[in-house]
Amino acid sequence: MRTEQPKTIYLKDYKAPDYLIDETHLTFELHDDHTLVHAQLVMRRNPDAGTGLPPLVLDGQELELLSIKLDDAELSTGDYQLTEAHLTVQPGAASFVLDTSARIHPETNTALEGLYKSGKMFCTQCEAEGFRKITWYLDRPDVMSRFTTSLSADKQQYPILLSNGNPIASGEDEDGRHWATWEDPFKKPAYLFALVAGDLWCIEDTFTRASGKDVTLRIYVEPENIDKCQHAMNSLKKSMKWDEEVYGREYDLDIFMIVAVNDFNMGAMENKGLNIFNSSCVLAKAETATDAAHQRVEAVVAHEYFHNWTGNRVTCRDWFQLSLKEGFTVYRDAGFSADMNSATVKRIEDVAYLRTHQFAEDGGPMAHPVRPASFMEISNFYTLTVYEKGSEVVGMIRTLLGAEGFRKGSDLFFERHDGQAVTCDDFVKAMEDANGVDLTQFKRWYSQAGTPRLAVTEAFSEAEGTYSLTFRQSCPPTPESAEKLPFVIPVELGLLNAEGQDIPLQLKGEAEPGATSRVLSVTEAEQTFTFTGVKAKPLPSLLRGFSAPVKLSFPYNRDQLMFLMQHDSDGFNRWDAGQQLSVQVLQELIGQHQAGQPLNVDTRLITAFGTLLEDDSLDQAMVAEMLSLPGEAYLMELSEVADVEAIHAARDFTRQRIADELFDALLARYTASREVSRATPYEASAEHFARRSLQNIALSYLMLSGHDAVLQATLEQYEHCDNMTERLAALAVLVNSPFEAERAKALEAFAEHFKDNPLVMDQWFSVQAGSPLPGGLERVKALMQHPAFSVRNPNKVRALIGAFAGQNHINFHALDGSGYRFLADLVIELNALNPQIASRQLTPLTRWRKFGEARQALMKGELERIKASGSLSSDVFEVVSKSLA
Ligand code: B3K
Ligand code: ZN
Repeated sequence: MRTEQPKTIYLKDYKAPDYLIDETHLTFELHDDHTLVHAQLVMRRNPDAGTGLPPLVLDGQELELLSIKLDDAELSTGDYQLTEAHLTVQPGAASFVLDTSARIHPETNTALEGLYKSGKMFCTQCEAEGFRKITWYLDRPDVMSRFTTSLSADKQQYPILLSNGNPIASGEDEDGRHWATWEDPFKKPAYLFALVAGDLWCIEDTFTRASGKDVTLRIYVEPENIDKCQHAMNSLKKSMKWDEEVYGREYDLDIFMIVAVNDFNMGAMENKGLNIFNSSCVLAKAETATDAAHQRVEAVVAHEYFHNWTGNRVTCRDWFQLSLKEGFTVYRDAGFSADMNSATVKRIEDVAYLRTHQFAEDGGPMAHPVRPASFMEISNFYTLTVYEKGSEVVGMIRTLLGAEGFRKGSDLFFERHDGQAVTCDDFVKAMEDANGVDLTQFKRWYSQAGTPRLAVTEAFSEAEGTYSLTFRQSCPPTPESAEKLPFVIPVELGLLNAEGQDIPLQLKGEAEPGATSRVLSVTEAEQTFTFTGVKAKPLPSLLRGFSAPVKLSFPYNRDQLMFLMQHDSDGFNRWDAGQQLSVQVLQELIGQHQAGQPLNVDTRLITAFGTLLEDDSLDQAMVAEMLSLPGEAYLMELSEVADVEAIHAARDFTRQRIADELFDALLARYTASREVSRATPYEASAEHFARRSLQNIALSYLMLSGHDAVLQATLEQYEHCDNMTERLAALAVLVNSPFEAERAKALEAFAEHFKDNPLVMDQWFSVQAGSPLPGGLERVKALMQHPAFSVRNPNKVRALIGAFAGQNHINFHALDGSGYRFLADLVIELNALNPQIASRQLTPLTRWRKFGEARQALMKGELERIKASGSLSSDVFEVVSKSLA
């Protein structure tokens, strides 16, 4: 743990490195109680960084120095300076070789950063600044080097020895140990370094590149998981093909490896040629992984693979540019998932997530631009803003330039910057140069934080046949900036006539009407667009496909929203109209609850849901999405002051009414789907996902009836299915039901059956942690004592504590402060074990400004308590201090 208070680092202070590392030769001797790391760095003065020979300052943490040599001469204590974070030496020439030897302790590394042990296996996680826990280095992404890595370990315990690039040599020693050497021909920053040693099995396949050469593909897992890799392998091959077809990007090494580990702070890591994955993002088969898990595996495999070009071949100059690789790569994986499954459903899921969580981040104390201007701890900036909003920003560029222009821009970007470490500005410049456009104003999306609001009003003149839309944009202040300049907001829209058809659009001044859906660029604080040749007042369909990450408002009445739900030619906007209708109805109920009035659901909502259920022609996945009411977290985000009880009551009441009124229609849909599911073996396909999602949402409504027949149907589904999607959905329905005996029995049977499968047990923890029934905190505390739980495993922490604090609002926000106290205790415990996870788990407490006075005081009190609890990691310190500022 650090002893000094963390400093703020600013983008404006960026300086090129004084020295470069042309070659990096690493040797690892892995032992049970320590590891020896020898590093030989072939270095030279950076010609672009000035003259003279300044001291060489290397990053290094938690390393025990054993020896150091400069150009083969052993240095003694007076020849260098060693601190908690740095090793400083004085080079005597512009080119030199530095050798260091260190002892490190992966076996006690609970932060899961640097070299550590996950179960019996050694593995690494170096992004962003973990390499400095392995050896002294210029641990910054603009220092790119050619790596050779040798590793040795006991052969019986660690038969598999892996690192980046290609294997070039291996052999055995006499003492039962063996070794392997890997060479990565591509220059890379240290954050892409990886090493794995363990007793692993693999499945192997090949992919033939467009240019004809074969690539060997391997997925390594612990032996008991060898039957759960095929879906990831299929996903990998699809990703490789898609990137060739859609972006013209081929893979560049002869081998591509994925290794699954159980203890991992994030989803996965794109190390060159050797991706290391959280097992939750690799392992999937019907019996143990849900449809959502299958889709996540497909998306994460694609995401990490796509990084090979967006991140690895072209990397970031500094960590402020993180969205250069992450925003773009999320955009690419979203395009892939859209092409593999239902594009509209993928868009709906992404937007619902963004609006709930990223908008909340933009409105909270950690708000930052897509390209942050400062940070204390970079690990805290792997955020929804950098990833998801960053992806939206790339998407807006594509919307403005069109598909072809965007591809020209990305081709130029890769061609210009292959092998370089560059900035978000370089990305935008390539887009500008390839298309001859000026994106200067657009770049405010990278530098200004906060979610813009876009208020739209209309005016129709029958006499003139004109229809005008006026857009007013504003952006609320965020911690680091009060004033915002207008953004470029691409608004895709259409106008519907009384029959629900799109009319051809003709803007004032245009010679003739054109397309029925088009993109307007809103660039001013206030701006009016007038359409001509409009005979009758139309109904606007605005922000189609969610063409910009803004909060758009238009004074729709409920009948208009119902009309859009049925007729909008844009599938996303049909869903969104339903969401807006639901929000209006729910907000009315929240008001009734607060006024102590009886709750009364607008029957138009029920009618609209009924129409959806009756219409067999609609895509089942869309129906399932449309039947899902906006979540509590989204309703909180939309509230000025979030009233936890009123939101919960309004939503529960509405669900109950839907269940009561539409029981027959829901049952018909459920029965029909369940029959097909029973008769058809599991497939991880869009069609099957759609069927099961509708089936399971129908079941969750039906159970609210409390009918015994529904209980029996749930038990039948639970017992007689061939897949985790149906089984877990049935379990969740039971867990949230009043049928105590059946619930207890199912939970016990489930745990008994799956006790040896940690990923399935994560689901079991989550389902219980999320249950809104009273006594939530006690249940969570009891589950923490379960043998399958461990506070040291991030997946377990997320499954149990994350699900409780992030999703179980009615229990977590208990007015006695017990939920907050519990979370703060946990953060204090995790701070010492795993700072990154500690800081992530803190998020719900940072949102204290959203709540009423009593909760604010309690939440702030807990933040204060964490702050005073002793030596805080930079991760936790930054979040706590900014939250209290
Ligand atoms: N690039 C990694 C992020 C790892 C960050 C660790 N603090 C995962 C990804 O976005 O692909
Ligand atoms: Zn990524």
